[in-house]
Amino acid sequence: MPVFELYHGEISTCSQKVRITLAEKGLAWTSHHLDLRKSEQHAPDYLRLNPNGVVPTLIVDGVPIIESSVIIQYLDELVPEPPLRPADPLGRANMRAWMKRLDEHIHAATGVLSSSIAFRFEDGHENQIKTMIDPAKRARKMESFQKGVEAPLFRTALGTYDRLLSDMDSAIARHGWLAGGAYSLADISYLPYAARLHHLNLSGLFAGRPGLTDWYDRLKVRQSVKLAIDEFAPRRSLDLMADNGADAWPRVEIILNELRGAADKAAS
Ligand SMILES: N[C@@H](CCC(=O)N[C@@H](CS)C(=O)NCC(=O)O)C(=O)O
Repeated sequence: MPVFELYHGEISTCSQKVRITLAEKGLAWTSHHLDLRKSEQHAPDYLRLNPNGVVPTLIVDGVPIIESSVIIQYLDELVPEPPLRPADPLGRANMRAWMKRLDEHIHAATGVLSSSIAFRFEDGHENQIKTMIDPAKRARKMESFQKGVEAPLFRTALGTYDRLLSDMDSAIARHGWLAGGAYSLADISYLPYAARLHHLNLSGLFAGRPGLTDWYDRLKVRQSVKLAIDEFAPRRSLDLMADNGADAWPRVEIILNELRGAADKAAS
């Protein structure tokens, strides 16, 4: 078996995906924890491993692999047991479509929700933007930090999430898991994002979505999830998200109802 080293962040959702997969496969790894609040992911030595200046990066026998979705698919191919992808090609296509949606839309929306509700209240948050590599991400952060839940981007991100959660609820009600009848990398990919909603006290988004709620309850008790999410999450980050999330929820609920009202009107 190769030697694995992981550069990761304690509450980074993409790092959580990789840590869950490593735990599901029973793989040992050496930890290089980067403090994202101190912009350690933008240091020149790290940029040589991951030119995007983000976590995670998995080092396999000295060779870096970047992009969390690529990393978890690599791990599943390298260590086939237990399988974390559907056996049939159609199921695998479905799994990859879920993962693509996460990479293209949901990950950015999560950043907007988290920064607008909680991270704008963290000490030194402005410093994190200065060295950020991706200009689009830098602009999103700036708007979230300045305007919080009143940012136009926040409204869009909340709508993106509301549609996602409806789709997840329907898919799970149909097959039990996101990509079909078995637990897969699609479930592993979305679990950290669902956990983030709970950490931000946005559990109200799960209301009236029994399939989604049941899926989350089944997943959060897995040993891999406890190891990968719960054991790495520092109290100060959990408190920052929970306290500011509780304060924000009444306003978030109003925006959500406005968005749902507008969607109903457009559909009628
Ligand atoms: N598409 C990348 C996204 C990585 C990413 O955005 N990582 C975040 C943490 S979840 C990060 O490092 N943010 C700090 C920064 O952008 O400076 C992946 O899936 O690996």
